[in-house]
Amino acid sequence: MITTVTDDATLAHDPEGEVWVGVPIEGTESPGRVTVIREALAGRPMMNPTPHPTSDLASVHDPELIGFLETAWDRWSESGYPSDPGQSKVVPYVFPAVTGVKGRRPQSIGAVAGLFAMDTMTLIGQGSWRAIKAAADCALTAADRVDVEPIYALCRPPGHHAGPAFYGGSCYLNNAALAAQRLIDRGLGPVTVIDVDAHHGNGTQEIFYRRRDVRYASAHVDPGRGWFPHFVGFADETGEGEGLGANLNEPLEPGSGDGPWLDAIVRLCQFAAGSGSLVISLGVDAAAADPESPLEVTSSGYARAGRMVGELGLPAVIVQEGGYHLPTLGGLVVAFLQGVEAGGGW
Ligand code: SP5
Ligand code: ZN
Repeated sequence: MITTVTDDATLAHDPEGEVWVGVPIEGTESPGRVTVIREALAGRPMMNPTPHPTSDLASVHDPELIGFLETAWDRWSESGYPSDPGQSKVVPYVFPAVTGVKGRRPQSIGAVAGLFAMDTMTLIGQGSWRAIKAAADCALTAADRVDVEPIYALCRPPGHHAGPAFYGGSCYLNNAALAAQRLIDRGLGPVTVIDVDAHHGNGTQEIFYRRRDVRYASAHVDPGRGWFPHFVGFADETGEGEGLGANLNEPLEPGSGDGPWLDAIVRLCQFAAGSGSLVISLGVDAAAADPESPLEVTSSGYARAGRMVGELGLPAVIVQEGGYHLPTLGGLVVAFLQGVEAGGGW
């Protein structure tokens, strides 16, 4: 049976909403996600992560991003913004759209945030860093330990939109990329990251785009049809330089349902042939009831996708990404994990 790596500290991040098109809205990436997933996993083996040195995070991230995330809320708080103008979360208000300004360090934390943030939806509060670090520890611990049988890292906040030096899409550090790099360091390469989250993992793609030891393969709602992350995730993005041919995007039409989604998952699994190990970015927000995507995948679709992954028979670190419909979230995760177990005979 697949073991879960989980930590209470992942509940400490509470964005209490997001700023979307300038408007504070409720938001869907809440601590309750961890609670309902754990409830659904009851009776299964669970363990806490081992704390890793912060320097381990620099295996895939710019130390400037790590330092920013670690200190941003304290700086925000010291700047007085929680009382004037009354914003308790770190939210950028300017975004340097021109490359080459990275060397400049603005005074105001609201401007510094714009150096690293790709959107206004990804808020940083008092407990955020503790959860961000704990999520990374879950992914690293899972990658340290994985052997023949797959292992599941219940990461929160999610990670696949976070790049080498940027955060966004409710993601801060790229848990899946940290796991993939750790598998490479353990000699378990080449690694294929199979991303089944409803959204394209632009951060993971960016981190490995010029490498061939870590392949990236994703099925997601077509960003060209108006869906996040909008600017990345198209089929003609196939990698660069050494990484040419090591990136596969399978954009799907809104409303496509199980058939086309599972056909795409078959191609992602074929793309993983010859790998030494896998990282699965397990977003379950492609499901029909999910508020953040229109893909209309069923729970049995997730079970069948899991089975295909299990049939690959490779060491696999399964990393939690999105999935926002609390009443069905836990069942979807378990459906996928049971599928993996059935496919691999674990
Ligand atoms: C990890 C992950 O799944 N991130 C997804 C981020 C996508 N967020 C896009 C949010 C767009 C605004 N949603 C507002 C919904 C209002 N009904
Ligand atoms: Zn998603």
